[in-house]
Order: sequence, then structure tokens, then C-alpha cells
Amino acid sequence: MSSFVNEFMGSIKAKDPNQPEFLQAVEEVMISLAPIVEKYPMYLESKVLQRIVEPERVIQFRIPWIDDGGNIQVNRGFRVQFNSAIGPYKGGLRFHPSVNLSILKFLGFEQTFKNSLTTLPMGGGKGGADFDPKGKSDNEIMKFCQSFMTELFRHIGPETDVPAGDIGVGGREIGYLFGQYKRLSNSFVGVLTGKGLGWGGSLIRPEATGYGVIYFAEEVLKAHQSTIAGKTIAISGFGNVAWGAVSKATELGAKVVTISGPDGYIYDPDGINGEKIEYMLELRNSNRDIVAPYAQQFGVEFFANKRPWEVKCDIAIPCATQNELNLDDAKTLLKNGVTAVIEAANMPCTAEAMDLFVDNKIIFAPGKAANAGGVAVSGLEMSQNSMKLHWSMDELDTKLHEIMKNIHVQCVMHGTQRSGYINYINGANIAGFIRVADAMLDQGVV
Ligand code: NDP
Ligand code: 2IT
Repeated sequence: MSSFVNEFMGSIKAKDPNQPEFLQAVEEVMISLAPIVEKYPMYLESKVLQRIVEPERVIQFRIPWIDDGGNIQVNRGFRVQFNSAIGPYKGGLRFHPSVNLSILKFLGFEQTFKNSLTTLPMGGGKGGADFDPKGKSDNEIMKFCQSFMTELFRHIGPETDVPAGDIGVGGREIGYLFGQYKRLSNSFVGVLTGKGLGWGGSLIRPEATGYGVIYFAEEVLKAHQSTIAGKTIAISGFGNVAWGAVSKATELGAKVVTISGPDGYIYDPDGINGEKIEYMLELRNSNRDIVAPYAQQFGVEFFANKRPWEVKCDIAIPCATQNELNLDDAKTLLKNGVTAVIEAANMPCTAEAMDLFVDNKIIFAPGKAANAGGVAVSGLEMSQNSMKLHWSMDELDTKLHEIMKNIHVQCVMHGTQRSGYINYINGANIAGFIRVADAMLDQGVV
């Protein structure tokens, strides 16, 4: 590692020693940026790196609510308003018991670069709560969302900060959050994305992240004289992103043989297609957080407490959560002949796993490039809300496709090495950084 990265990370670690996920995300970006800041001293002189790693604002708050048994519950809520150089803060809300400041800072930091890659006017932000939706009744989810928004509403707005969904926050939660925002602010505005179609939502938003991942994968494969058709794909997770990725990959002629949950993974050698894809939605909506019922339903094998990375596949697409694919998993995938790893979740591969893929010159696409389709269609939802009109499914799908193609072009432009190997990590980090950093320089010392 260069002395620049060592020195820089030393100062960040000293400030936030207990934020491992945040440090991991920053280090990955700084490794990519080292040659850029050497070439363009203005980025060092202007202290833009020191500024870009510091969120503009962090809000932490109490969320008291009453469960179905009449007991008072207290959760912790956050909104990290990371960077507004190129637009209002934009990024999802995560409800998961693991949520803490380190995770939300890593996500807000990544979001800043991801949003920049879309070329839409969106800054970076992330929020959420350490609330566990598992096993909660619909009424409890609503009560929780209302209490969460009762504090959050004073910090957000259509021109200030526009949250959306992430793990544990889908269409139902966005509905409850929007209802409470509207009540408190007495205004019907596009303050959230991922809304219902009948009240300001956009077509294709639920599918957008997964579809975008596969559109990006198509571009990547095209650049390597290959196609997605005929490929065997291992996917993890069974949430919103996994569902979209399975649908589009299958439509384009690939065979997805795994999905997974916290209980283990299922292996479906015939491929997850047709009614099986619809069944994924049922699994998710059951609020039980298990994939095992898929095995019973369709007569396939279930591997308890195992991850899908032991299955032989051409392409691996982690769609669940951060650091879900480690060095041992990476070694197994390589041994089994994997040719491409496309991150659909945010930072699903550990740093060691990523290094192994890159050292072995395996195609590796980082989440901030590959999964940007979700926030891109959120950006298109904001545009439609501002104009008070709706675009058609075809128009939106075409725009999403164009955005993903353009992100690929940017990655190739900034990530192609002398050997010809496309380092998508460097490409995405550099392209995402330049737009945000240049805007910050234009706007003075802010
Ligand atoms: P969902 O809540 O729909 O699904 C999340 C999936 O990941 C579930 O299978 C969930 O199971 C699993 N998961 C979550 N946390 C953990 C954990 N700590 N350990 C093991 N499994 C876990 O979320 P999404 O599909 O929306 O999000 C998946 C990933 O994609 C996340 O990294 C998210 O940040 C990213 N992403 C989402 C976008 C979106 O638009 N929704 C856009 C871009 C990226 P369980 O809940 O049981 O743990
Ligand atoms: O990680 C992500 O990009 C998201 N969860 C989507 C954010 C958004 O604002 O649509």
C-alpha cells in the first residue's frame, strides 16, 4: 500500500477506531485515488479528501413506539447526510438489528460516489434504525415507521434530502413513512422514492437495482467478448435486489441456481424461473427470513447454515449484505472456475476477497457501479415528481439501460490498466470521485 494511503488511513483510524465498515470503504477508495491525487495536486492542496470522508451532518435520534402487547420499545435512528456537492442528499433507509453509525457511514460514503456515477443530480446520504422487522406485525411496522418519521421529517425535504428503501425497507414501509411525513408537513411532495405507483411512485423502481446489475453485467461481459446467455449464476440473498437480478438474468437466458437467507441456501440445478421467481416474493413477504421453504416447495436441496459460494458457477452475484463473501469463499469460487463476480449488495466482498479476484485477473465489478440502477431510477422518480408526470415502462427501462451503459463506459475510461485488465474498482472510484470533488472545489471551502 502506498505511503499516501497509509498516512491518510492513519488519521482516519485515529478519529474513528471503532468504525470498521466505514474504514474499509474509505480505504478501498483511497487506494484507487492515490495515483490521481499524485497527478493532480489540487486535490491534496484543497484538502478535498479530508473533507469528502467527513459527513456534512450526522443525526441520531430516539424512536419510542408501543408494540402489540402494549409494551414501550425504544430504538435508535440515524440519518447520515454525507455529501451535497452535486445534489440533495439521496440514499436509502435500512432497518436491521445490525445498524450502527459505522455501517451507515460506510453506506453514505459509498452512496456519494455511486450517485455521482449515475450523472444525475443527487448527493449522498443513508439512514435507518437498529429495528428488527422480523416477526413484527403490520401494525407494529406502521407504529415504528410513524415514530421514526416523527423525528426524521424535520431533517428531510424534496430539495434537501430524499430517502428511499434498503434492507428491511420496501414499498410497505415507504408508504407508512410517506403518510406520516405528509401529515406532519401538510404537503404532498416527492420527499421519498420507492413510493406506490398510485401516489407518486415510478414504474420499474422495485426491479431497478436487480435489472441494473444485470444490464451492467451484460456490458462487462460484452467488453470481454462474452454474453450472459448460457451462464450459470450463483446469487445470495432473497430480497428485493436478488429478486430483480434473478428475473432479468433468467429473462436473458442465464441459469440462476442459488438463493440464500440467514438459514442457508437452496440449490436449484434447473434454474430459478417462472413461478419460482414469484415465490421469492412470497418468501420475502412471509416476514420469517428463511429460504428453506423453497426447497420443500420445489423439491430441491437446502444447505443449512451454508453460503452459496461453494456451488460451481460462471458468475457470482452477492445480493444480501456487506462482507458476506470472504477470502475462503473467494478461493472456493476461483477453484470452481468462476469468471466474474458482480457485487449487487453494497460492499459484499471483504477487502481480501476483492484483492484475490483482482490478483487473479477475474472480472470484478464493485457495488457502487453495478447496483447504481436502484438509485438511478430513484433519481428518475424525483424528476417525474418535479414535473408532475409519469414516464412509461419502456421510457424508464431505456433510461436505466443507458445509465448502466454509461457507468460502464466511465469505469473502462478510468480503470483500464496498461495490461488491458479493466480494474472496475479503480474505474468506479475515480470517475465517481472526480465529479464530486470538482463540484466541491467549484463551491469553495465547504
Ligand atoms: P432486502 O431487505 O429486500 O433483502 C436483504 C437480504 O439480505 C435478505 O435476504 C436479508 O436477510 C439479507 N441480509 C440482510 N442483512 C443480513 C445479514 N446481516 N446477514 C445475512 N443476511 C442478511 O434488501 P435489499 O435487497 O434491498 O438489499 C440487499 C443489498 O442490496 C444491501 O446491501 C443493500 O444495501 C443493497 N442495495 C439495495 C438497493 C435497493 O434499491 N433496495 C439499491 C442498491 C443496493 P435477513 O433480513 O434475514 O438478514
Ligand atoms: O444502496 C442504494 O443505492 C439504495 N438502497 C437505493 C437508494 C435510493 O435512494 O434509491
